[in-house]
Parts: sequence; structure tokens; C-alpha cells
Amino acid sequence: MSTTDAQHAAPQPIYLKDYRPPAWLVEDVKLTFRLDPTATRVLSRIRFVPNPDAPGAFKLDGEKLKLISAAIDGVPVEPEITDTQLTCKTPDGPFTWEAEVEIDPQGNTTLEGLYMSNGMYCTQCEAEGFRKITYYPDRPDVMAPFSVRIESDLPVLLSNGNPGKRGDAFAEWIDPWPKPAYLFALVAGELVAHEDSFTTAGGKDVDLAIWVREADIGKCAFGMDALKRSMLWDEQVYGREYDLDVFNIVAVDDFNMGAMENKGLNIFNSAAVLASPETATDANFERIESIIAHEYFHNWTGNRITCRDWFQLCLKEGLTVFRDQQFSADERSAAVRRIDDVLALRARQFREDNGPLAHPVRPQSFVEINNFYTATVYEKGAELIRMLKRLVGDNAYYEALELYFARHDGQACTIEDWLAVFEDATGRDLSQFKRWYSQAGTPRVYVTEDWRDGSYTLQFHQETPPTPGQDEKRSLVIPVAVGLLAQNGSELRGTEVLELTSREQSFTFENLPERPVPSILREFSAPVILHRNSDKAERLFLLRHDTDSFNKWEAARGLMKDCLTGMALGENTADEDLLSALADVLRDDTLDPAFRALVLQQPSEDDIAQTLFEANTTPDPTRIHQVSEQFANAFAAHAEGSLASVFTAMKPEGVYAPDAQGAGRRALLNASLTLLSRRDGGERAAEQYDTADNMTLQLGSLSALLRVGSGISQLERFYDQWADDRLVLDKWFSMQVALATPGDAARIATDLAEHPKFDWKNPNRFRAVVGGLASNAAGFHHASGKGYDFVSDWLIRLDPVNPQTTARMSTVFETWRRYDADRQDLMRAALGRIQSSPGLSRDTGEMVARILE
Ligand code: 0A1
Ligand code: ZN
Repeated sequence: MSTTDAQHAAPQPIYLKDYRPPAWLVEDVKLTFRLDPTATRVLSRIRFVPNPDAPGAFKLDGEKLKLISAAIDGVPVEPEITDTQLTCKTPDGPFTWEAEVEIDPQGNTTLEGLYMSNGMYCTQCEAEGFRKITYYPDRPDVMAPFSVRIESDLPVLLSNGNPGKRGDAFAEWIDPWPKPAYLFALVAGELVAHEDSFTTAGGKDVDLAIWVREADIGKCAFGMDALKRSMLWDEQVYGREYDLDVFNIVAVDDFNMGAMENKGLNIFNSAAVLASPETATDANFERIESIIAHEYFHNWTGNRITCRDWFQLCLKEGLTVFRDQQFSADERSAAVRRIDDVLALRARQFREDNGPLAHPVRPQSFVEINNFYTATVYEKGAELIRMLKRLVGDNAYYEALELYFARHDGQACTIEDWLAVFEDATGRDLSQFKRWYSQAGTPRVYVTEDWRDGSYTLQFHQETPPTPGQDEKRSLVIPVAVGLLAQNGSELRGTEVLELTSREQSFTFENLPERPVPSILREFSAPVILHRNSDKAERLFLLRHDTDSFNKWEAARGLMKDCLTGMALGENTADEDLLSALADVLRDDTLDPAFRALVLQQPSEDDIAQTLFEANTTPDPTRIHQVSEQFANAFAAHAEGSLASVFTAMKPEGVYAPDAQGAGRRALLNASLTLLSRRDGGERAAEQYDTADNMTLQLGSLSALLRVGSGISQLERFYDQWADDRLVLDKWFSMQVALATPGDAARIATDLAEHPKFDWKNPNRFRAVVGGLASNAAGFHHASGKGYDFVSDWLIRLDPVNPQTTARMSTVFETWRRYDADRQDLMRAALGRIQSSPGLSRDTGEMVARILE
């Protein structure tokens, strides 16, 4: 390809500032599908009306479609067609468009549009997949009611909305609620249903079904229960009722993401819905519950009110993540859920925000929108809603939400609409708060203090480091929840929210009887990095006494991070006071076992690397791995007796149930077992493996064994037991790579990639092995470069088949700048090889270019 061709082919970014309303609106859509694996015919009949506010030419999106015929008001037309668009001369006023296209679901390996997964037809249209099904204005601000007819011999034929006529080899579906095309869905296959029903507060009976392959019918009960609890919760907390006669969920094996909120027909990655005690861990159950809730909650926050354009993605995603977090907090332990959410935020979003892929919660431009389904849009987006709620107060928050639903139902909205609702409902000026949506990067908040004559002053300084394309940062509104403790551990002042608005700001607490110990950023009230020179004694004090459970946990985390970074730099060894304090928490049975397990969990090696990098030192992944192991060994030795008693005390009682309480006990049981295995050579773990009657205990013991370099025979038995269960086998693949020693990881991954069951076109299996290696920090970053080679070779191979999953996984290289020159060279070379592979997708091309920038 010559330079000019290459320049010509370079995909152009799309900018938020260029948004224009659609020239043509859609009144009604009728689709007929004649299903065939390689030659499906899609007939569309669409009523178009000109948009009086934005006159313009008629253009439809369309990709990989074979146009068979087209007509306007019954008269055949010959449109102009490019790879991505169709244009045609039209009447000035309303008209009916009819087209027939042919598509090839079997040949569609991208898992976007209409594709096949294990003999079943299914669709994925968000963000821009509908254009691979038929010609259409594939943009979220074009909303219309759809009716669909599916013609096929397959027994189950599903689409959005309510069921219409059903006959021999056809089914019709009518969705009365106007929706954008990205919410369209169709499923056809040999499926069976786990059925139930729900009566809404308004008395409407809704038929519920989870559709699966016959072998999976025993894995639906939990998902169904989670769905019914979600429906009730949304009525009770947000006053939102369901609005169709049926709600269908389908489990699909080949899926790029977790799940999709298509109107009335949610499609799930089977890993995100199927669970039984024997095959799924507690963590799987919890994730399933929150994804079911998330997709269900989208019915109001996403479907009834959608996004005007894809730059507004956080409008539906940030809010819906926040709602699913609230749901899980209510259904389980709020304190534990908050810690889990912050762990995930720091591991994924802070990492993103502090590297080359940093972008605002509402990006200003993109090349490929699929690359912006990120932790920043989702998880930081949810943090913004959480801050807003804290700033306006709970009552005002729910009043504003009522207004949002009343004012914008049926519309495609923007962040401006969302904030205007809050301004109107509360009278508050949110112009400064709005900066959170446009400014990338994790703010740093520095705190110093002053104590004088009964007055205690906290001085804050806020600063956001530059991010790609954004050198100048402005001050943000940062709610900092603070409590003050007395030296005896009692509360001098309960939690108060201080609102930081300027670069430097002080707050004084008067009339205090003694110098307080501050507990700052309680509940992690803002997504910032807090810097405070706090000594070990103060942290140990907070770990013992803080009444805010997040900050109690945070105290332990801070101590462990300090200790581990010090060890990595050769400055200290595992600190005895810290080990004792951790052992106190371990033994403290007034504390929730789940919380105790979280306190004992060491910061990840990636977290230590990032912390060192921020302190201007070059992290050495091998050394970090060694000191993490040393710390765990030291704690195991220090607390062996207590670990043994807690391990015994946490032994399961009664039948397994995936509830928060039981899961908490098992988390502490497995945490103790993992540490004890460092002392007993895996004896207890082998015993637990033999008696385990649920996956949490089976996997807990197997991973404890693998961590101490044992478990060979159990791995073989595990394989024999689960060879026919795809989801369990994913665990078998991933754990071997993720828990391998640094020197073995790439070799084990390479061997597993030769395994006959390594079906690399299945995203879950690909993630298990390739993602499994990337999650093994010391193995991936091994000085030989073999980890980088393995991952990049596979990304190059996957890209032409599935660009979306390739592009997402390329983020494993986003931290390359942290490391030493040799590793940087190796990673840049790996990225360079990806970048120069012929025909690289727009998705991966954009990601690699941004990572290297
Ligand atoms: N809206 C879904 C996530 C999703 C996005 C894109 C997909 O395909 C490219 C699939 C799912 C959610 O938030 O759950
Ligand atoms: Zn979502």
C-alpha cells in the first residue's frame, strides 16, 4: 500500500462537537428474517419522516450487506452504496422504504450483528452492529417501534417486545416502545426455558424466562431469583416498573462482553448468567447477580431514556452501574461491596486514568466507539453519580431522578439534560461539577493538618496530573467525607462532608477537647488518590478503631502497601507490628468474615508496581513477586495458630447457599487455607479438595495447592471431572496460567494453547489463557519477553476474527512506560508487531496507536 493509500485508509476520528441531529426520523420499523446459516434474508419496511429541525440528505448505515432490492413507496430504486453507507434520492416528505438484504451469520466471527454460536442465531447490536443486519440510520437518537417476523424451523424464535402471532416455522414480535436500533435483538435455536413470573406493583403479570441449551437448564435458578429481586428493588427504590408482558434472557457461549440489555430480550454471556453450586464460585454468583440487575435496570436507564449519541455513553452506563452497586449493597453487605468496588476501580480505572489510554468519562472524540466501553465510562461514571448523590443528599437525589424519568421518558439525552434535571430539582449550580465529565485523570488530594487551642484544621490541595491531550487541569468539586476520632477510639465528630472546590482549601473544626485522629475520605467519597503523611501508629490506630469500615480496611491496605513497596526497594522486611495487627483482625470474630478476608488480601503486584512508578521508581516485577511471596510467608508463619483456628471455625455448616453470609465465611476459610498451605505443604488443601461439594471450596483448595507448587494430580482430576463443562473448563485453563511461577507462565500458556479444548475463537476461552497470562504480572513481564511474545502473537491471530476482543485485550500493554528500558523495548516491539500486521482492524489499530503515543 502506498503512503497516500495508507493515509486515505486511516480511519478518521469522530468528534462530539460535530454532532448534528438526524435529517430523517423513523416512525415505524417492520423486519422479516428468513433465517439461513450462510444466506439469511432480511426484509425491512421502514416509515421515514423528515426531521423539521434538521433538513438534510437521506443516508443509511450498512456494512457487509448484499443488497437484493430496494424500493421507495413501492417503486424500485437503485441506491448508491459504499462499504459503510447507502444514499438515495427520496421524496421531500414522508415515505416508506423497503429493502431486502442478504447476510451470512455463520461467516460472522466478529460476534457483532447477526451471528451463530453453537448452532444458535443471536445478535449483538450495541454500539453499531445493527448496520450489519440491514440498512438503517444506526444511531441512538433515532428511536422507533419495531415489529419483527422470524421465519425458521428452529423451535425457539425470539425478538424484542411482546409475542405476536406464532405459527408453523414463524414467530412475530411487537415492541411498542420506541427504541434505537442498538437495542434490537433476535435469537433462534434449540433452547429450553427456565420459567417464572413476576407481578408488578401496578398488577401487571410478566412472564419471565431464561433460555439455555438443554444441558444448562439446572444452572438458571439463581439468575431467575436475581432477576425477580432486581425487579422488586427497582420498584421499591426508584419507583420503576417493568413495561412489557414478557422478559426474556438468553445465555450465549460466544459473546464479547458480559451481557446486553436489548429491550425485553437480554442476551448474556453464559458465564454471566449460568450458575450452580457445583460449577460456580461465590464470586461468580455475586457477579451474576449484579449483571442481571445491571441489564434489568437498563430498561429505564438506557432503554426508556437512552443516549443522544455515543459520547453520552456514561449517561446510561455510569448511572446503571451505580444502580447495580446500590442493589448489591442492599442485598449483601454494603461495607464489603464498597471495598470490592473500590478495589476494582483502582485496579482498572486508576490504571487506565494514569496511562496512555486516559480519557474523560465523556470522551470528546473516538475512532471506534467499541473501544470506549471502559472502566472510566462505567466505573468512574458510577463514581460521579455517587458523588452527586452525596453532594445533593439522598432525598434530593431521588426527587431529581423522578424528574429525570418524567421529563425525558422516550428521549435520547445528554449529560447536559441529566445535570439540568439536578439543577432544576435542587437549585444547585453544577457547572463546576460538570468538569468531572470532561477532565481525564485521577485527581490527587494532599492533606496537611494543624492543631491549635482546641481548633483542628485540615488543609487540602488538589491537583490532577496531565493526561494525553489535556495538559491543563482545573479544580474539581470533591466531596471529602471526614470523621474525627478521639485517642481512646471514640468518635469526636461523626462523618461530615467537606466540599473541596478550589486548589487550596482549609476546614477548621472548633472546640475539640483533644487533638483528633482524622479519618479522611470515608466510604471512598471521591475517586481520588489521597496523599497524607500519616505514620504507622496512626494507621494501626485507624485499623483498630475507625468506625468507617472502608477506612478501617484502607488503613490495613495503606500499611501493607507501604511495607511491600519498602520491601521491593530493599528498605525493610515484613513488619512485625503490621503482621500482629493483621492477625488481630483475623481473630476478631466481632467482624464480618468477608471483611476480615478483604483485610488479609494483599495488594496486587500490579498495584505495587503502579505505586512504585508514581513514587518515581522503576518497578521490578520479579522483585515485587518475590516480596509479595515473602510477605505472605511471613504472615503465615506469624499467624499460623490463628489461621488454623479460623480455618476450623469457618468450616461450612449445612447446605451450600450463595448468600453473602455463607460466601463471607468461605472467603475467610479459603484465605486461611491459602496461607496455611505455605506451612503444611498443602495438606489441608488436598483434604478440602477431596471433600469439596461446591466450586468455591474446590477451586479455593486447588488454587491454594497451585500457589505452593503442588496440585498436579488434582488438576488432572479437575479436568476429568469437568471436561464437558465449558465454563468450569475456562477456570481450569486460566488458573494454571494465572498462578504459574514467573518463569513457567509463558511456557504453560503456550502448552495450553495447543490443547485440543483451546477453542481460541471463543472469547471466554481466549481470555482464560491469554488474559490469564497477562493477569500473572511477574509471568507476563518476565525479562525473557516470552510473556509479551505469547500475548502479541495471539492478538495478531485473533484480530481478523474478532477485532473487539483483540482491541480490549491489547490494554494489557497500557502500562509499558512504567518499566525499565529493556522491558519497554520488548513491549514496544510487541506492540509494533501488532501495529504492522496486515489488515489490522480499526479497533485494534486505534488502541495500539493510543498506547504507543
Ligand atoms: N451495554 C452493555 C455492554 C455491552 C456493550 C457492547 C457490547 O458489544 C459490543 C455488548 C455489551 C452493558 O452495559 O451491559
Ligand atoms: Zn450497561
